[in-house]
Amino acid sequence: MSSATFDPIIGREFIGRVRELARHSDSTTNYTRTYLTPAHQDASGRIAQWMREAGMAVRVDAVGSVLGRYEAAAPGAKTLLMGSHFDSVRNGGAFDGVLGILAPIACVAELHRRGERIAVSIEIAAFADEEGARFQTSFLASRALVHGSGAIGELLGRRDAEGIPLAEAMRAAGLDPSREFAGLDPATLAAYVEVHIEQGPMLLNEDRALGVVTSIAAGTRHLVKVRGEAGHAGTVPMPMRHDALAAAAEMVLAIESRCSAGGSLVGTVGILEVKDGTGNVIPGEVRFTADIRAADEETLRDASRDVFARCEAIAKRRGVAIEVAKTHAVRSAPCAGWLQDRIAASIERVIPGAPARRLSSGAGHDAMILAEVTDVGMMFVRCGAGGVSHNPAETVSEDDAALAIAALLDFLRHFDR
Ligand code: HGY
Ligand code: MN
Ligand code: MN
Repeated sequence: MSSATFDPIIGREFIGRVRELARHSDSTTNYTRTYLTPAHQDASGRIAQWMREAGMAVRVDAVGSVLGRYEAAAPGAKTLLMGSHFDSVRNGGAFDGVLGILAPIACVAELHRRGERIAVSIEIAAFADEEGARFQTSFLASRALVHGSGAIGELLGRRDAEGIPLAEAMRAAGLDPSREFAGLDPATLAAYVEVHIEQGPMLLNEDRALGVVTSIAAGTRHLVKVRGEAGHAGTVPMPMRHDALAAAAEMVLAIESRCSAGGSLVGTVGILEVKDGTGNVIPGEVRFTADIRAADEETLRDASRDVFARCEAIAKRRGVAIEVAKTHAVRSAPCAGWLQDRIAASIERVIPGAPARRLSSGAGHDAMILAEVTDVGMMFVRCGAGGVSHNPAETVSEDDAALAIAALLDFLRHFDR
């Protein structure tokens, strides 16, 4: 990387901001920042301040996303929307989402410092809820920005682990859940570009700092409820049991085996809860989540069909009832060829010597929602620590952060659409 052009000071400053933002956490022992908590609201205020310091006009939208705007050189220009999310998973990594907010802010700050304006207006969206970890509301914020209040109405009744409805949490955060608003006008957009950590080991294994995303995998998430019969752990003979947890455990393994068919197909049970779980009681009711993804819709559809057919068969054999509810679905999203080429060209100008690596994304991103109305592009940044993410070990180096900012700044300066 000796011929790469980047400013290490920018990288150090950037990592400092990521670490500072990560201190706004719901937990005192790890980094967890879920939608509309006090830590989330503090982080929102800090991001808004950095946007203002970068010369941006800032507003907060109806669901709490923070949007900064930096006008084009000439009036009437289209808007290049960039951004990512500032909520996190539980005990997550500090770079997931945040990198895609702070990197464009660093670019605009540099343009502002030099008094530079580019051919398009720049808008940076810090999406308030993408992971959906608190209310199971994946992509809530980008869906709201793109499609308006109609896209989130049916989510308002969802409750968090304390039983607080989303609408109440919004009111407590100073938002109005009854407010009706339209989605953005796609005609005003030139494109959407998101910078994100790769959340995998490809760039790391090939010793590359940056990469270009070609497409983003489709995904569904279901909530499965299993109802058996609670009973005394000491008196009910094994053959007479309708143990909801044993049934769920067999279903979890069925999901794992069906989704191990190869290719891009993956299946994960991330949450499994036993209702009124007690050591000496046969579980009567269990619920678990099933997250299934694949690069293409057909593989995903076939796998989902098979998985839930197997769960039904297990339930029948064990004499338990099963309810399957889809809580989230997102179509696979292609990244526009022209944006891939421009991002690749910027990477190759900043890191000369080899064609930029193009790769698909198994992780979901707000870009999938923006892809429903405009062309999208994504730039990946090398994920350290073996490529791990959704894990506190997640990390990005100062130099890779500096390279990402340099490449994004080059992309902006060459963006004339
Ligand atoms: O689940 C995902 O792929 C993303 O982290 N929301
Ligand atoms: Mn994530
Ligand atoms: Mn993310």
